[in-house]
Amino acid sequence: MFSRILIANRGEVALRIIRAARELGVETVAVYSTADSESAHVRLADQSVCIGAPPAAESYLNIPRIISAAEVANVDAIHPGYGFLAENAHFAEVCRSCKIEFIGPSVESMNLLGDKVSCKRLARKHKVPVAPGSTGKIEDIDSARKVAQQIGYPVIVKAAAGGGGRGMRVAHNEVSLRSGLAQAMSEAEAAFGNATIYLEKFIEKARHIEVQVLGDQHGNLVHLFERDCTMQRRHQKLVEEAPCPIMNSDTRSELCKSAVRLCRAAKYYSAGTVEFLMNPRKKEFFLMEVNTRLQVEHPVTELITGIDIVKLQMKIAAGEKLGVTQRQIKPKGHAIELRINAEDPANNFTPNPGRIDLFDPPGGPGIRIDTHCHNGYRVPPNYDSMIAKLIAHAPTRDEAIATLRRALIEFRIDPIKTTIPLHADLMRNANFIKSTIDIHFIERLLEQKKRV
Ligand code: MV4
Repeated sequence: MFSRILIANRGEVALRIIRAARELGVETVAVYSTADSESAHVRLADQSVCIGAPPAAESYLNIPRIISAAEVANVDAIHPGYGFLAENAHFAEVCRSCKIEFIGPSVESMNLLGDKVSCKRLARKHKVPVAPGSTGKIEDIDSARKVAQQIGYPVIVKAAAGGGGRGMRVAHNEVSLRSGLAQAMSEAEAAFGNATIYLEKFIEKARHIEVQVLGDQHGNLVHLFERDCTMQRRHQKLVEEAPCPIMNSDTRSELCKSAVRLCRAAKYYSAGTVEFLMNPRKKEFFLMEVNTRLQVEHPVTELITGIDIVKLQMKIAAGEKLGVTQRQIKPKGHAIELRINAEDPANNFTPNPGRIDLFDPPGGPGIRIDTHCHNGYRVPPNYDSMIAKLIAHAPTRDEAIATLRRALIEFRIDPIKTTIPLHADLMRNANFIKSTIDIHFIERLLEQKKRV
């Protein structure tokens, strides 16, 4: 095992990684921007290094500064967390050239799966279902029109380098295809320096289902079942749960096996997530993308499987074997995570940073809270607005929802606005309770609210 690692991240995930490292007897080095000098991850780590100014480009995204801190502190490895540099293959390559272990997959896997066109090519080759569409990149409007005519409208135009909803456009006819293609191309070029575009049939009323995988460097690879992340707004997940409440066991088995086949084909190791869209009527599913990192919502999988994903990431990066076989992994109960963001849901989710005078989290049976917040903590305006994850685990979904309802009543955060009231509504929403929702549910719900 490593002697010392650097955590190239902030917030709750930095704490999550410090806790896992400490339980493995690994020393931790925190890095922080001047906006985070009072942050819990700085206090909780064994050492800390200030790496720059609040803007992420000058601190958490600044590769030379992070590598310098790693070299000065003489660490064996770097954990990137999620966001920032977690899916940056160039960063993983720099780590490798500096003989610092990157706690994540190989550079080759990141490149292969990070490009959506090469990822989907690999998927087709291994019989992983992909939505009908172009098999390679789209060069111009004429080839786009041909593909669209074959598969039928609506279609979705996506950036090969995109992800998380950036650089995509839905087109319902040839006119919107023409403009959508141009927009997606220029957006992709601006955002990723890569204008490569592909086209797919737009799956309507879909659910977002993803499979957690975990592989080691010896060729062992397992899945940890699925998560349902259908409840999202503008590609930001708000509620995540495991298992998916509406999936039958045959579909589940096919879905999880597909995820394992794809990752095996990519010689994947570390934690990864294979995202699918599912059509709830036909029980069909289609690959969307692979996230080559730890995800925000990993705790729901940890709770139903009893597996500590972050500790295993470290063991795997250090060359240890997985130590668990597929048939030993038995999901137990139901887990639901609610993202508490410093945003005002009554005001179009405007970010609401500032000082938290009172931070009074719930507790009791079945509750896990992952947060870096405390009384007097100042939420900086520079980073994403998630300030806590409230997670419940109970024998059944109904019981997990009941636990969350009472936990949300206990949870006091003053005076900043948060998504707590929205979650209190959602946990009593009939469609959420029946799970008759799709990825557009929140947008529709908010539209209705505006009208009354
Ligand atoms: C799709 C899709 C429907 N059909 N692909 C969004 C993020 C990225 N992971 C892929 N995404 C989608 N891909 C096909 N073929 C629907 C989404 C999607 C979405 C689209 C429009 C508006 C909101 C959405 C929310 C989640 C996913």
